[in-house]
Amino acid sequence: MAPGSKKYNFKVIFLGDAADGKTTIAVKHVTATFRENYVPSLGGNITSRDYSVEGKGIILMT
Ligand SMILES: Nc1nc2c(ncn2[C@@H]2O[C@H](COP(=O)(O)OP(=O)(O)OP(=O)(O)O)[C@@H](O)[C@H]2O)c(=O)[nH]1
Ligand SMILES: [Mg+2]
Repeated sequence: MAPGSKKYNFKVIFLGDAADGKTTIAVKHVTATFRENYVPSLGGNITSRDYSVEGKGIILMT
């Protein structure tokens, strides 16, 4: 692996009651859109977004 090419991987988990906005904030983070309809998540959702901070790769999973 080339120097400086290391990717840092962060995972954020949202826990809470039904319909309190967990999926909405995760979708907003990835797509920058607000989801108005409520579709209950069965089990869980995984989203992922790649960043570059000071030349370093960051992967943030929610
Ligand atoms: N007004 C308003 N509505 C919100 C906000 N965040 C989420 N909602 C609405 O709340 C409803 C439920 O949001 P979800 O994100 O699907 O809820 P959830 O926590 O993932 O629910 P489960 O998957 O059942 O656990 C949706 O209709 C969203 O549009 C907010 O900040 N403001
Ligand atoms: Mg959900």
